[in-house]
Amino acid sequence: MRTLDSNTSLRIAVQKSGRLTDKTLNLLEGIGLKFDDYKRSLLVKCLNFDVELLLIRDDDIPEYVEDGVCDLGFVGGNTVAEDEADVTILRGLNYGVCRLSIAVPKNENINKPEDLAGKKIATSYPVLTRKFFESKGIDVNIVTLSGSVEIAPRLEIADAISDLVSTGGTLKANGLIEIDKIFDSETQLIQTNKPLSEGKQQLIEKILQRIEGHKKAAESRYIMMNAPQESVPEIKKIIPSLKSPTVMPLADNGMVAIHTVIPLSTFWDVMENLKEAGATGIVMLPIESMIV
Ligand code: PRT
Ligand code: ZN
Repeated sequence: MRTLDSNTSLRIAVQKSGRLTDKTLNLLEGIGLKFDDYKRSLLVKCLNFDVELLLIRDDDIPEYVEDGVCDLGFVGGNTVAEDEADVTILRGLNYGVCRLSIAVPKNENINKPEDLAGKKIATSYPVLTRKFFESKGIDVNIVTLSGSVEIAPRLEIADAISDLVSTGGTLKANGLIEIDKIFDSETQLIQTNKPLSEGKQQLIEKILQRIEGHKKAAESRYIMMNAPQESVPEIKKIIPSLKSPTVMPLADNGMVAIHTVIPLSTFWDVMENLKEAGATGIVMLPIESMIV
C-alpha cells in the first residue's frame, strides 16, 4: 500500500491560478519559504525547506488532501464544506473572504427563504444550499450549474440563486438582491487525516507558528516617540503593549525616547492619547515578522 511517507517532502496543495493563488504564494514567501519559478511547473520544490507545492484547481484540493496525496492545502472554506471533505482545518486565514448567499431578482416580492418554497434555486454549491433549506424545512428544487449562476434567473432557469458574494457588485449588476446568508467563508489551511511522519508533523507546527507570527506582525505596528520623562507613567497606561515599552534617555534634559509595538486596530486612539500626554515626533512603522 502506498503510504504518505513515500513522498518525503511535505506536499502542499495551492490553487494553480485564481483568486487564492497570489495571496497564498505571498503568505508562503512571507513566512520564509523560497520557491523555484512556480509559473513553469505544477510541482514546485521549496529551495530552503523539505516542502513542495502542487498547483491544482481549487475544487480538487480538499480531495487531494483527504486522500493524502497532499499533506496540507490552502483552499476556501466554502470548497471544503461543499466537498464534505474528511480533513482537519488547522486555521482560517483572513483572505479570500466571501459568503455564500441566496439572492433573488429585485421587485419579485421574495424577501425570505420561506418565500422560495417549491421554487428553483441555481447554484454551484448544491450540498451547502440543500443543507440550508433542509435545516429550515423548506422544500426547493436545486439546479446545479458550474458557473455564471447569476444569470440563471434572467434565463428563467431558476427563481433564485445561491452564490458566493464578496463586494456584492456582481449581484447588483444582474439586478439581484441578497435575502439570506448560508455560509461565511475565508481561506483555510487544511491538513490530511492520514498519518504523517514526525518530521512532517514538526514542519507543519513550524509553518503554523510562522503563520501566526506573520499575522501578528500584519496586525501590529512599531511606534517610536519622544516624551518628557514625567509623562512615562501616563504613556505606559495608554499603550496596550504586549511587553513593557523600551524607554531610553535622550541627550535633551528630561526627555526620553519610547519604542513599543501596538495592535494596528488601536493605532488612532493610541496616537491621539499619546499626543495629549505630551508625546512628540510619533513615528509608526510596519513590522515584517514577529515571534510571539
Ligand atoms: O480554476 P479554479 O477552479 O481553481 O478556480 P475557480 O474559478 O473555481 O475559483 P476562483 O479563483 O474564482 O475562487 C477561488 C476561491 O476564492 C473561492 O472558492 C472562494 O473561496 C474565494 N472567493 C472569494 C471567491 C469570491 N471571493 C468571489 N467573489 N470566489 C468567487 N467569487 C465570485 C462569485 O462566484 C461571483 O461570481 O465573484 C463573484 C461575486 O463577487 P462580487 O465581488 O461581485 O460580490
Ligand atoms: Zn474552482
